[in-house]
Amino acid sequence: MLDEGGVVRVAGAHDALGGVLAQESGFQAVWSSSLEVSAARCLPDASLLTMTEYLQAAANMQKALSVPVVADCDTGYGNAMNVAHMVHEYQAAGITAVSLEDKLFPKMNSFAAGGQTLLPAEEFAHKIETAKNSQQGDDFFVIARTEALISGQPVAEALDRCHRYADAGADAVLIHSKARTNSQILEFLAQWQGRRPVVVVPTTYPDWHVEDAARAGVSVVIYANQGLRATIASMRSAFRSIYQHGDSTALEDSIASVSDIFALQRLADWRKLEA
Ligand code: SPV
Ligand code: MG
Repeated sequence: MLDEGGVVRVAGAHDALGGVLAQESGFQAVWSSSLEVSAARCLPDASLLTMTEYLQAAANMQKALSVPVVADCDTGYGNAMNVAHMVHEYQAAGITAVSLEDKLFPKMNSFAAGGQTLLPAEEFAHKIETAKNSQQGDDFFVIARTEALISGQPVAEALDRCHRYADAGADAVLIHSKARTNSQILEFLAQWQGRRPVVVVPTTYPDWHVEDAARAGVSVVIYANQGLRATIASMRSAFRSIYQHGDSTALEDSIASVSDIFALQRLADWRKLEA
């Protein structure tokens, strides 16, 4: 997809249903978000779930999709040996793209206060090298994500880290920021010189139009959690409405129909198989 040129748009999800809705809207890939997968269990995004649980979520999405899942694998669930095991397990489950981030295990979500300590760059570069050495065949994509800006380091540190990760074999770099504008990211892009495709996650600077990001040198944009946030707002208002009104009439025109659910379940296809 990256070779075809143009920007690749990715939407976050935590289950197959969210993934299918993203694909249906045109997204070229689905981000199996650690924030979403843990939030779906009402647990913090703090390395509480195990690799197996995150893999199951990603694999359930991939089974329902024709576009690739990009699995958010946090820190790789431990040291470099854990990363090797992770790559074997994810590939065996049909996942073709993973993202690893350069924080200490256990990690804390990037937007939470504290817990944003970085792993030394050479140790993370070793994890990336291990991931690439552990893959079977060519069809596997490793994104190296730096949390340098998240942890309060300057753009120069993010650049230095991403160069090391590219040297270690990363297929792309992800530069994450929790700033309210894209200025740090623009500064990064101006100096990166296209060594590897750049992935961004514009959660806190939502006004960055995809075409402007592409013009600035971004190859992949991940809308990591908007689906989950929409779900929370919409479900909360639906439940409140039903409870307050005592019936669900007021909602009927705005919620999906049961036949819509059947279509998403591909019930007709399953009926054909049975016949
Ligand atoms: C996720 O969606 O889990 C991410 C992006 O990794 S963030 O929540 O910003 O860390
Ligand atoms: Mg995450």
